[in-house]
Amino acid sequence: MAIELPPLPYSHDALAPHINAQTLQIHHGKHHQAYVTNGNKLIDGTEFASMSLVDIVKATAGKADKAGIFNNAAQVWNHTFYWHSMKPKGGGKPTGAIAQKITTDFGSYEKFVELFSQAGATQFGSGWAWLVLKGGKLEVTKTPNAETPLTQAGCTPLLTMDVWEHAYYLDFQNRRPDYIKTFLDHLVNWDFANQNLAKA
Ligand code: MN3
Repeated sequence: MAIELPPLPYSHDALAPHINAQTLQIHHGKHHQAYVTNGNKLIDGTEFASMSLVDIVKATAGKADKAGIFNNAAQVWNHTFYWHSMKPKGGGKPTGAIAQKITTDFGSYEKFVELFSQAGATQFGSGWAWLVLKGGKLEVTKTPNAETPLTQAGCTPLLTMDVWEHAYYLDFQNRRPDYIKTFLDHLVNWDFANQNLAKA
């Protein structure tokens, strides 16, 4: 099956004034689309052409000779996960099961904010910050480039934040810490994290 570009789960201007329409038009319409286009070119005529996106990512992870396919397929998956990790009027303290689990596993919401902000700020160059469930416990992690916890055994991604410069440069220029704070205060979609936790 061909790799497809899922539509954004909200309109291009829905996250304004925090992330503006131009950012989403370019990030989804150009960057995310390019990973889809390039991924399809690379899998055409190969064993991967008939696989689901998740299976392609898992089958190519860690294989140097499949790095091109992995990078594009993983970036397609990561970006779709990222769009759902935000919502209009999101952000702030979590509710539901994830709220209780954050208190249990990190000690407090404030401690989670500290760890997640640190992960995003200290990912050198391009990459992602994640909230994952690993061995039944919440963990904050970061990955470089296209790497994704989806490929780690026993690890379920719950939320992600894109810290590639293209995610925030038009709105925040070089101020990555301001983007991270805005993501946590105004955008993060705890409903999505709760859905992923419930399925884990
Ligand atoms: Mn991106």
